[in-house]
Amino acid sequence: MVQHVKLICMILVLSAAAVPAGPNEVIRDEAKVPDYNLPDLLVLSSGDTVNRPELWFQKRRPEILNLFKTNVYGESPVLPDRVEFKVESVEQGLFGGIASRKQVTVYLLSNDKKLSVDLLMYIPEHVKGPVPAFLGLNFAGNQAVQHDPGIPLADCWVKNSATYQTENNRVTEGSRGVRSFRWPVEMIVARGYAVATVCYNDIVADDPELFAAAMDSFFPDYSGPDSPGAISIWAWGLRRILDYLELDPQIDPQRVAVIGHSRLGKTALWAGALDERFALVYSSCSGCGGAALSRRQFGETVKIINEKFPHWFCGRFKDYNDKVSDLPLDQHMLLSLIAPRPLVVASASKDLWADPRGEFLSAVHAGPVYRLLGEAGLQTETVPQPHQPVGSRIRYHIREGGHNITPLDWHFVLNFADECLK
Ligand code: GTR
Repeated sequence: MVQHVKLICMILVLSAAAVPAGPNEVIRDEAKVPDYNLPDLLVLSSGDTVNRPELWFQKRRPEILNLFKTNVYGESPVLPDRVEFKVESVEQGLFGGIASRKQVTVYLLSNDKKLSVDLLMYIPEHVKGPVPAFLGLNFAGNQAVQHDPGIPLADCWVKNSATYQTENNRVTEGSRGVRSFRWPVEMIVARGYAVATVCYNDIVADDPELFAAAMDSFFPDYSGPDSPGAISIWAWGLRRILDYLELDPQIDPQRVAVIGHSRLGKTALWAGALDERFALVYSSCSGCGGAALSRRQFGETVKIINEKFPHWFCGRFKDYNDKVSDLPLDQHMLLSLIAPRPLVVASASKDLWADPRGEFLSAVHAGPVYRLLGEAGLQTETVPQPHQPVGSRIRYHIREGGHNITPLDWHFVLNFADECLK
């Protein structure tokens, strides 16, 4: 098996770097991908080989998790013991009577530090519960997820954008349902799954200055190069919401999938890596710092992302801007932390910025850990045709089109969830 992976690496190396890229050139041509070797998933820092599941769980998995905390995402705050929440409203009989809408305030931190988020849930009523659920963060406020006047306008900071219909970083009435194509709620509940979502800015604003201020007030104990970046805090928020879902009698806590698109796909992967309670992990177009291999430097690079979004990752990640091959990890190792649980890596054919091939290869190279733990890897080394999902436990699919998550992507993930969670 190890030899098999080495052979894949050799093929990669041999097929690469015919034409070196210029120093600041964004690589969009496979021929310009530099030579690279990936760190071995199954060799401990001591040099010993990991050849048994116990060694993976007791030694190598914690080592890899720690590498990501120290070098990429930063520390992850501990989960407080207490879960506090308040059910604000329940409305039944939606979508022709098959679902209810529940809105809950979940307190992520309490006592002297009031950090709370507004959770929006749609729960199928036509199937016997407790039901499996998809938990994911949204970009533009809960009111953007469905055109439904019963959802209060988000009261958190939201990036100014014509699409999001914001004014002075506040959402307006016009923002209702503007992201509903990303959340085909009726289709999801009709298939028997609940949807649970929170606006990511409600956990901490996606803005470097507001993020720094929030860290000072909510997490003053962190400082230094492995202080959590925003992705770590969003992932921590997802885990706290899961704490709430575990107490909700309508939800089956053994079958909660975490899902996210783009920066929130990176977040879903990190949350799924940190927290083995997530039964399934789905990343859509997560790209650099998500599923894509950093060493390929195809599309968005570590340097570009760190310069454009300085608050997303920990300080030490910036040390690798110009020497990505010195990273003691690559993103296939993030995927391996999800093993043996079901994982979907989803790409889009025109989303070269996120490096679809790099996302695919990352899933291929996570295979040894899935196999060690008794599950199949991706079972192919060729990027499949669009709309032809591959793999049973790790699934990869590529959709025709651009950077997005669409009802077609949901159709594929619902099929996968039916296979793995039902
Ligand atoms: C882009 C960023 C990507 C991705 C995306 C998004 O600007 O370069 O890594 O995260 O934003 O989240 O929409």
